[in-house]
Amino acid sequence: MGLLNANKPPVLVGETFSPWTKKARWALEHCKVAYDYDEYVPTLSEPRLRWRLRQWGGDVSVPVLFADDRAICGSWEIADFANDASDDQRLGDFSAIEPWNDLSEAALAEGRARVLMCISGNDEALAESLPEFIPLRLRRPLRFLARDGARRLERKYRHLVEPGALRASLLKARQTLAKTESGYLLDQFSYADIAMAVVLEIIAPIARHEPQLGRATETCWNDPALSEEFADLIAWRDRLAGDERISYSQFKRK
Ligand SMILES: N[C@@H](CCC(=O)N[C@@H](CS)C(=O)NCC(=O)O)C(=O)O
Repeated sequence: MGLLNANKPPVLVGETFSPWTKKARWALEHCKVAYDYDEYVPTLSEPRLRWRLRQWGGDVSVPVLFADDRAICGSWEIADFANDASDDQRLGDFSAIEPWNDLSEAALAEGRARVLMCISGNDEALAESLPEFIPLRLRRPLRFLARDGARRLERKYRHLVEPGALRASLLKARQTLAKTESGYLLDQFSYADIAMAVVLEIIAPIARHEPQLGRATETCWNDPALSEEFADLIAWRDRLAGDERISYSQFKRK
């Protein structure tokens, strides 16, 4: 251990619905790293994040873990930090896991583009994506702000989209799971399983979100065709989520 100051838990800044934040939270919790959590609201929380990072130019994204006066940016880096903080590298060998994380990243980039396109074209979802403090009666006229925000995010992450990556990554996971006896992508539960199970959050999410997503926004996070095609993988993810030894807080009902 020795990586953490026991008096001051690290603070994770993330978005409750974001698969990248889910990867980071699951990794930290599996490694028993206690953390405080700060919800990030796109655009509104950005100045504070930039201030905390002392980063005035370039793109910023979450999750970010602030631990012992340093900032660890990105789910992969946070998971690696958590793994080192555990006694036994319990998230596995990161060099063997990296190809799975690359598949997960490509899949999530394509999934995000689909979600953003769906939200941009859905008036109810746009109204729901405005921050909570905006009164309901102002949401319809202010929908254009949400549409601009969704477009900005789409442009920011467009370069990462490889069409077909989402389905290809799921096929690869299915093929691998069919060959392993462990029920995990590698011989035991590892961050590879976390990275790929979280991909299913972009077609059939089960994690608890606080604040909750609105009804129309939730629809955008679901992909009925892929959910049907990959029902076996959803059942696999549900098994992981239901297994107390490896599951994490957003999968547990309160
Ligand atoms: N490679 C990064 C990707 C993180 C990422 O894409 N974050 C998005 C989540 S939707 C984000 O910060 N969106 C809000 C914004 O860009 O303002 C990771 O693994 O953490």
